[in-house]
Amino acid sequence: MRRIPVIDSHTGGEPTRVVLEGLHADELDRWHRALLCEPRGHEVIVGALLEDPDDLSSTAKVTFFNNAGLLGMCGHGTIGVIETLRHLGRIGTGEHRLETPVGTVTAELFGDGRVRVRNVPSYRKAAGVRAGRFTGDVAWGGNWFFLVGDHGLDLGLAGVGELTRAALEAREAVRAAGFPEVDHVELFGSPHDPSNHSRNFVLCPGGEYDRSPCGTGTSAKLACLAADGALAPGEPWRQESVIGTVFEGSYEAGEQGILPSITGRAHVVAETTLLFGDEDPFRWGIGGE
Ligand code: PYC
Repeated sequence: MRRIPVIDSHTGGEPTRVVLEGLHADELDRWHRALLCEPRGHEVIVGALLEDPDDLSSTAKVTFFNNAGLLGMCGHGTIGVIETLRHLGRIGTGEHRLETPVGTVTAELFGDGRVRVRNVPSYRKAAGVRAGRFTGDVAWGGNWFFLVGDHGLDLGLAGVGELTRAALEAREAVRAAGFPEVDHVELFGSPHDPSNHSRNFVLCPGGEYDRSPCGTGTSAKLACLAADGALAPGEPWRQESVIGTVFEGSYEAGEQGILPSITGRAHVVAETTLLFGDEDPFRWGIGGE
């Protein structure tokens, strides 16, 4: 029987499962579906494995993963990790460094529970890419995104089935157009709340959609806005998700693209120990191994 302690949280509605101990990052290929998917969870959860940092000035090394495999960075997940460490009494307010596979990020925990993530440098790789019936930008925000505004769909919760189908089509098309690295698609539109700047629907690599406005996706969006001269350094950008939750973003100019900051808040919802019995036919999750 393997026992793995986890803490679950959500950030703007998007779940994060922090794996506290009992596993190494090189085991995630085999374990990612067991830890996240049915019958111990569901396909939407993003995992965050904590390990000792390489640099002792960092708080932890974090490897993010989902139902499809490993992720580069994860904005909502970073906010979930910081809230989880605060919940455990391991950190207080102030700045904390987290080592991710794509670079070290800084997260500042405020007294009111909000967390500002200073993400990895982000940039637009290609503008106005024509991909099937879609035109959009390819950008890096810690993961690779295809950002599309001309989809003609309403970005409402009632339409997530159609939005998912359109985003999957856009992903196939942009890969075929010469960008095989793209694994996330962001469809943009007008916000439902006029105090925000934009609403998005974000398709994740495993075919699920992000309930939060997506921290890495918002970083990619900021990189495109900066490249178009549509948002100045320091200017606020309020990004609304398909369920109406909001991340506040802004950026500083960097040497390699922009340096984005994303602010949001997470809430811890469960503390538990997952059990993986040798005789359990779904030890590796449904559809795992
Ligand atoms: O917040 O960066 C993010 C994210 C990526 C995938 C799901 N959420």
